[in-house]
Amino acid sequence: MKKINFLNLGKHPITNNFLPNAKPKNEFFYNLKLSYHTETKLISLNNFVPPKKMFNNRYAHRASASMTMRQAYADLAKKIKKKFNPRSILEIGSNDGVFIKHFSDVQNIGVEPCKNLADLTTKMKIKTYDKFWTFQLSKKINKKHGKFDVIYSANTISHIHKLNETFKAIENSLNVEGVFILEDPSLLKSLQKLSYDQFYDEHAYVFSITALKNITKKSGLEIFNIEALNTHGGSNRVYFKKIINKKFKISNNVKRHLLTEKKYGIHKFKTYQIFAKKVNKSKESLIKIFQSIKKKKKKIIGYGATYKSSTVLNFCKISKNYINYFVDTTPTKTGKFTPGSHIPIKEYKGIADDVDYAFLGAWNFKDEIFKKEKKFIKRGGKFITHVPFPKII
Ligand code: JHZ
Repeated sequence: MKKINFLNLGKHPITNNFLPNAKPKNEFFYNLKLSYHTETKLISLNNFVPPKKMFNNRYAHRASASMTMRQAYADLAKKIKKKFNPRSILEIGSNDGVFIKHFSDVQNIGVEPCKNLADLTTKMKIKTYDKFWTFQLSKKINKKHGKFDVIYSANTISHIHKLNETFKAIENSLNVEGVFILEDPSLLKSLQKLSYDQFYDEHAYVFSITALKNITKKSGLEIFNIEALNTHGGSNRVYFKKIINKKFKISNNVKRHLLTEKKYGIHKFKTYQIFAKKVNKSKESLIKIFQSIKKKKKKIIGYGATYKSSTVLNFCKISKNYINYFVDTTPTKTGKFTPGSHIPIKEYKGIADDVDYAFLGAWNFKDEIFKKEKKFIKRGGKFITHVPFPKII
């Protein structure tokens, strides 16, 4: 299989490496390049960062940090119970338990390689394996707990490098009539929204349905339903069943999604060459916006020190030259500095009165943030966003 590089986003740090000071020694950088796989049409990073550098005992992201996601996971838990009535559920990448905690009435198991997070869910009395998801682990879990009616994984499968093994292990841990539900950012939406910030060290892949179908061909699993979601800037919730299970019919929307992607040209290399050109233009115009605001001597902060924003800041070389500080609600990020760009992150206590502009690092939560920041907007405060194109709103 051939891999062709189509976009070079330059040198990038580990997005989870929130720094204790602004002048770190030996900060790790790698080259962030994107590739197109000629056979499977999979879009991936060109070089992967070693997993232990990213997923460790200092993992900062908390899935429950936004009201939008807390609600989304509670709603999904209800829906899964109604639709599949599982007696057992396994979550790959259980983070702080925001989803799996809703299944305390059945056998609920978490897999979470970041020990600080696994400790959190263990304290919540959820059996959690602080390990990477592998075939070996699936065998171990099967032996101890049996196979599962539902396996769920949000924003995690795209982080695991060995996809063949990942799906083989899922197939191995699923009951014959079981369902595997995967949720990850949609490649189509990322291309349409020009959200190149979906690419960073952890996101080894951004999946299209086309590629998912191709890479799971030999896994014994097949897609039988898809839901398009607004979460994380546009995601797909993809339902898999075992090929041998004829209980679930394959929904027409699977074909529809594949057709929509084909019409967009998701399978064509040319599509990514065009994307790359647009990304470089987006960079230029975002820098112009920052420059023109700074010329007027206005104060800019960042809102939401997301992992995504690390790609924007480091690609566009935006640092303290433009952004005084970030505000964020996550205690594990505040008091630290953004990786690579070294901007201080302050605890969120509302937007200070002297702030004129806020760069939306968490653009995917724009609605939630705009509702919260009515006072800032009312007094003339503006947001800067780069999605779907750089602008002031
Ligand atoms: P959010 C992380 O990426 C990493 P990030 C990971 N790789 C992934 O795939 C996604 O999550 C799912 C803050 N915030 O969710 C909280 C406010 O301060 O977009 C968070 O730090 N105020 C696993 O980091 C950040 O923004 C607010 O009102 O790109 C949001 O991070 C809101 C709504 C959020 O994921």
